[in-house]
Amino acid sequence: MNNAASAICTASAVDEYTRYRDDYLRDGYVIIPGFYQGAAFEELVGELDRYVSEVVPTLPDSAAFFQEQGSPESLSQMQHMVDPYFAEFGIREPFVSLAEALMGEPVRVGRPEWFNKPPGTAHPTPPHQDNFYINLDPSPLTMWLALDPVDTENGCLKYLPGTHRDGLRPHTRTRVLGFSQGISDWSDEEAAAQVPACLQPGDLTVHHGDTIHSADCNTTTDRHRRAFALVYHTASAQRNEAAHVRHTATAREQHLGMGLDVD
Ligand SMILES: O=C(O)CCC(=O)C(=O)O
Repeated sequence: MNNAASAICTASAVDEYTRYRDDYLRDGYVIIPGFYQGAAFEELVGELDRYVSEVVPTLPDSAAFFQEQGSPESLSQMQHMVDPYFAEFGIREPFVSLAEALMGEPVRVGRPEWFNKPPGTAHPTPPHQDNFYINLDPSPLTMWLALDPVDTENGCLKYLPGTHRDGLRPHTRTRVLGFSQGISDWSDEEAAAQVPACLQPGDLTVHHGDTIHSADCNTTTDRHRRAFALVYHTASAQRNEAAHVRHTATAREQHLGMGLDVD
C-alpha cells in the first residue's frame, strides 16, 4: 500500500457514477462490471507488460516483490510505480469521476500498484483494512481492476460487508510479502461470512479503506490472478503521521527480516 502527495484530480463526469454511491456506502464496496474495456484496457495491459519487462529489472527489492527470487514468472506485487505513464495514470477518466462520485468531494490519487497471485505459489492476502497501512482521515478508497478472470480458485478478493462502519481493528505482523499487517482477532465465523468478488478482465471492484478484505491462495496450476489498483483520497484528507511512521517501520522490518534490500 502506498500513497503519495499529488495534485487535486479534475473530474468531468461525476453524475454518471453517483448511482454506485448507495451500494458503496451500505456495503463498503461496489463491483462495476465492464468498467474499463476496449482499446484503453488493451493499452494499459501493454504498458504493464512493458513495465514488467523493462522497468522491474531496474527496481529495488522494495518496489517489486517475487514469490521466488530469480523467477520472473513469480512476480506478485509492484508498488510505487514511478514510470511517467503510471505516475500519471490515476488522473484519468473514468477513474477520477467514479472516485469523486463515491467520496462526494474532489480527490487526489496515489501511485498505482499491481497485484498478482502466480499459479503454484502459496500467497494468501491476510484479512486487513487498507487504511491501517495508509493512515488517512477520512479513509481513502481502493479501485481494483481485474486483468485476468478472477474467481475463488485463483484467489479473488473477499469482502466482509459493512465493516467499513466499525473503524479500524487491531492488526499484527504477518510473513506475507506486500501485506505486512493482518487483523489479529480474526474469527472463523468472519472468514466464512466473506463475500467473493468474482470478476472478468475490465471489471472493477472499489472498496472503502476500512472495509475488511482478504484473498485465498491461487490453487490453479496455470492461471495468473493479476489486478491493477489505484488509491484515491479526498483532497482534504490528513495523514496520521505517527501511525504512518509506525506502519512504514513495520514493513521495513519485515522486508529486512525476509532478506530484501530496502531503499
Ligand atoms: O490483490 C490482493 O490480493 C489484495 C489487494 C488489496 O488488498 C487491495 O488492493 O486493497
